[in-house]
Amino acid sequence: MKLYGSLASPYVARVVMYARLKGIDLPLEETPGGSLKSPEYLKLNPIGKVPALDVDGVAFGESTIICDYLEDTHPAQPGLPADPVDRARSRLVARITDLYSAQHLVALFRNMNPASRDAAAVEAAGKELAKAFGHAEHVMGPGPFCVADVPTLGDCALAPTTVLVRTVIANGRFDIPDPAGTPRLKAWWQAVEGNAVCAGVLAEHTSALQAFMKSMAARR
Ligand SMILES: N[C@@H](CCC(=O)N[C@@H](CS)C(=O)NCC(=O)O)C(=O)O
Repeated sequence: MKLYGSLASPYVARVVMYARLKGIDLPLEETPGGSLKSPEYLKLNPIGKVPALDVDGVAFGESTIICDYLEDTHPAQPGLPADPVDRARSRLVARITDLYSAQHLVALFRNMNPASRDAAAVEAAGKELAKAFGHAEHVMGPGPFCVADVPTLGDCALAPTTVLVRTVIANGRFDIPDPAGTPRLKAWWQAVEGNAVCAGVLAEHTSALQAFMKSMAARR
């Protein structure tokens, strides 16, 4: 079993964090053919995005589906809470991250250059990101993690996206408040950073992301 992708991607970081929390050894490999759109990779994953999991030559994409697969095949160390309501909460934090954050980051990526920046689009994206993190916070339990006192799927989804949002805001010098700056989300972040596995993956994700942002800036 191997995972295709780079740790610069928050979706790849989600799966890597989930796997490591479950004690699964999941080697990370470059996409075959050297690009996301190479014929070799598209044959495995026609969606042309990372991550994709390769299980003995059968590959499938979508980070949360991959986490589901890891849960199904490695149930001994659960990656979801036991209580059904808490499971729903953890999954919903991941779903909110996917459906309501990512699209607004695209607007920021398009406006990294201050000289050609669309201020209204940036302001709107900042507001939507704050809303999305607010929705995630609303769903969370007492914590300190998304649901209880151990990291689960929701944490694996929201934490790398938090790194990405903060990195984009800082690198673009956007005048956008930290969407994870509320007391509950600050306490959540402290818990995530205090977990050795989560902190390790986030450190690798941050450094891969910084390198990616640098290469993007050099192309502008
Ligand atoms: N819904 C997908 C999103 C994956 C995704 O958007 N990956 C990005 C990297 S962060 C990608 O591969 N983008 C390449 C492209 O869209 O062409 C998941 O959860 O895995």
